[in-house]
Amino acid sequence: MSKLCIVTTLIGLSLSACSADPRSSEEMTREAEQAANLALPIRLGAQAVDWGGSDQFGHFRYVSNGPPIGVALRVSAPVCDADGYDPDALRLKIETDPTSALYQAFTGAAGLDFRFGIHAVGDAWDALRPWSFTPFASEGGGWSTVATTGAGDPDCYLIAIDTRPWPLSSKLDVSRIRAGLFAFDNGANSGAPVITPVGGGVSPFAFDGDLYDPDGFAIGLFVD
Ligand SMILES: [Ca+2]
Ligand SMILES: [Ca+2]
Ligand SMILES: [Ca+2]
Repeated sequence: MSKLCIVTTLIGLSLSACSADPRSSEEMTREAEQAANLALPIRLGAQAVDWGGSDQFGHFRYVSNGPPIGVALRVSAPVCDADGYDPDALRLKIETDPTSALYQAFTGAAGLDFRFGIHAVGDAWDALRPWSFTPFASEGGGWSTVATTGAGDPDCYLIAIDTRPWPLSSKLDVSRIRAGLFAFDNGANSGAPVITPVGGGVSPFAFDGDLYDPDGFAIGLFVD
């Protein structure tokens, strides 16, 4: 089945001719945006902790599976430790569903590419700071820049999944998607990166070098 057929099936429209593509680029863009409005067959969550990983466990917060913000960015609730102040570490959880009817919509056949994002929050002004995004899955994934605040230790983080039309003819094996975190503090005081297991699951907590008050985290997307 062609890419056009799958997109139109997923958004609930009927299309009789699948081999020819009479649509304008505007129509194709609109259909890609409609596909981006579908629930995602991937679940990305994060949890914060304090006291060297021994106390103040926060709740896992997940990237919203609802309507995206703007065209295609879905964002979690704030990921904070139990007192919402200076967490020592974060960990990620990822779940994928390769059998989902939406799997093909997310992995190339119907044109959805994706990347992970992270944003650090310490005070109201940090809402204006740019997000840190990984490269897109179609680009092979990789690490984002470090998400940090304007000053001091971040209190909470937001995580996100951003989507766009898939630019390649090849597909992606969504069951092998992994997510990572890498903590940094005072420049060189970084810890070891942590990555979720192949097939999904929870990563270890990502700490900086002294297990105390990191200045920020990079998020990773790994697809091979
Ligand atoms: Ca705390
Ligand atoms: Ca530290
Ligand atoms: Ca710090």
